[in-house]
Amino acid sequence: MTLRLHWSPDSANLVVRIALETLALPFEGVRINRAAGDHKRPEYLALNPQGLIPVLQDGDLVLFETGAILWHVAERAGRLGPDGPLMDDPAARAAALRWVFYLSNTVHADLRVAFYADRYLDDAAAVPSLRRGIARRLRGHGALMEAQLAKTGGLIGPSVTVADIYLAVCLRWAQLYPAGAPLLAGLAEWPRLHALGARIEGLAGARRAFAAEMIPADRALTAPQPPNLPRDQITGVV
Ligand SMILES: N[C@@H](CCC(=O)N[C@@H](CS)C(=O)NCC(=O)O)C(=O)O
Repeated sequence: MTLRLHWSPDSANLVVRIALETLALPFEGVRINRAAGDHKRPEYLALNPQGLIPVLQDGDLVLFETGAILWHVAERAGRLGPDGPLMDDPAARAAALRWVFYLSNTVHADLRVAFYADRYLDDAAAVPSLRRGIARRLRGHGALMEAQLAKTGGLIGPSVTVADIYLAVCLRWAQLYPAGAPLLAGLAEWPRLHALGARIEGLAGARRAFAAEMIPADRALTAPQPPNLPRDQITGVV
């Protein structure tokens, strides 16, 4: 069955693309033109009624939500990361489930509130205050995950997993967006998160993913630059 990833540069699909590439699962890309609103058209809404990117099609199966797609990708590969652990390792599977849900429900969800703050507020003057609150929360999430890495190396164990990829891409976005006032100034206060990002950005599969999304590969997760594209073609985040 062909896997088809619906994507736009540096959107949440980047997490999935790095997972697919590093787990060596072949797939086709279907590029979404966000500026033209492709993701709000009926054909796309039939795949994801939220009108959000990404979607993964696996034959007749349709997946949306980055965390759910990551889980499906790991099941397809039979392992949680390029060097394992295997999906049928109960302890690793339970750890991966809790961290992928945490990243999806808490870290990624908070980022979305900051990036799309106008959708949550009537008063535009309150946007900077809301974003400062999210930045504060993010520092708490970072400290919590830094402490986990001190215990286990990556979020699950010593080898890189899909949960680590999700984490590292969230940190990329937080260092880049919102444009002009990113949520994080850098990763200096979290040496283990920095080292994990550096490991992932050095993987050949991750470098292929950055190239496909026009993202400068040099320190793409630890000192990121936006894709080489006009802003309205990147994330739509202002
Ligand atoms: N909870 C969703 C969030 C995905 C998401 O935020 N996608 C963004 C791109 S990074 C998007 O489609 N934004 C368009 C919009 O919000 O209208 C997931 O995990 O897949």
